[in-house]
Parts: sequence; C-alpha cells; structure tokens
Amino acid sequence: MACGLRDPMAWPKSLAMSLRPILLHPDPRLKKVCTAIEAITPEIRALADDMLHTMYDAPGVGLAAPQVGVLKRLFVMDCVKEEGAAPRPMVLINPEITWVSDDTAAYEEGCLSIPEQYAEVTRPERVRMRWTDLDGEAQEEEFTGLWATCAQHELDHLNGKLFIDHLGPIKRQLITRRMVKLKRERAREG
Ligand code: K2U
Ligand code: ZN
Repeated sequence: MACGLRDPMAWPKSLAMSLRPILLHPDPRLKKVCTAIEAITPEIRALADDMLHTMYDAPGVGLAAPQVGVLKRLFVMDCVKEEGAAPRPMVLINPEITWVSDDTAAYEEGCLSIPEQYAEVTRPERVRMRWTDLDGEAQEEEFTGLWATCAQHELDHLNGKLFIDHLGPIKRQLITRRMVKLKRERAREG
C-alpha cells in the first residue's frame, strides 16, 4: 500500500482493517511464550494488517501479536522517523535472533501495553534476525539503532517478556502498581 500508510485514515476504505484493543499489563497473556505460525493463512494476513493499523494509530514503532491477545510468533514494526520519508512497514513471522553485537546501547523504552511508563533498558546495539515474511519468503537482516531496540523489544513480547523485566524489582513493582491502579480506574470509568 503506497498510500499515506502512516496515516491509517488515508488507507483505502476497501482494505477491511480494524483497530484491535491492546492488552494492558498486568495480563497473564502478556507473560506467555507464543507458538510458532505453521501456515500463512488469510487470518494471519488480516492480523498483520490490523496490527500495522493499530500500531500506526497508537502511535508506535512496533507491536507484537500477544499485545492484541493473539499468542502467535508475529510482530510488526516501522521505525522510520524522518518526516516525509517513505514508511517501511515490516511483518516478521517466527522471528529469531541469529547474532548480537558485543556493543550495547541504552534506550528510554516505553510499551503500548504499559502506557506512559518509561525506563532505560540496555540491549545489544546491533542484531541480526531471521524470519519469514507474509509471502512465505525467508528473510535475514541486521538492525541497528531504534530498529534494533524495537526488534528486541518485540521479540521479548513473543517470549512473554516485557521491558520492565529488564529492570530491578523495585522499579518493576512501582510500574506494575501504577498499572494496576490505572486498570482499576479505567474499569470504573467503563
Ligand atoms: O511493543 C510495543 O509496545 C511497541 C513499542 C515498541 C518500542 C518500545 C521501546 C523502544 C522502541 C520501540 C512502542 O512503539 S512504544 C512507543 C514508542 C514510540 C517511539 C519510539 C519509542 C517508543
Ligand atoms: Zn511493548
């Protein structure tokens, strides 16, 4: 879709995409190890479309299937940040890390399942990943910068890990308590 992809409202209405609700931490489904995708079915394609739509709408630069309640090994990302640059929506099916750099980089991470909570996480600065794309083709690429941080953050989601699991217990519990309070308030608002 070459249209203004980053603006979901510009997408042709013929594309039956829908926004999917994003699960909020704490939720047991966000702690599960997701299962491999055996076949790229029309449902998987629709899921990938909906996840990209949901990610751009959030807005975010990545989104993993368990965050929309589907415990399958698939995430989407588009870390293109330059204004006016063409978006690069990516769909990674059954992704695996094949190499990480010794060098590390720290990044103030957030998460669409843990809104408005940020903390510094240190990860390998560069990673090589292997995955299957929506055409069933094997892909392999090295990611750096925000792409590397995001890809590792999303792969963590497929293994039931959140960015707060990289923090010390005090900070993790502080953020979790805030999220329990937020979910209770949202439940009351209805
Ligand atoms: O998985 C998610 O919750 C999506 C995150 C991915 C992400 C987290 C930390 C660092 C890089 C990517 C969302 O995109 S969080 C929102 C965001 C937006 C721009 C830059 C960083 C984070
Ligand atoms: Zn996240």
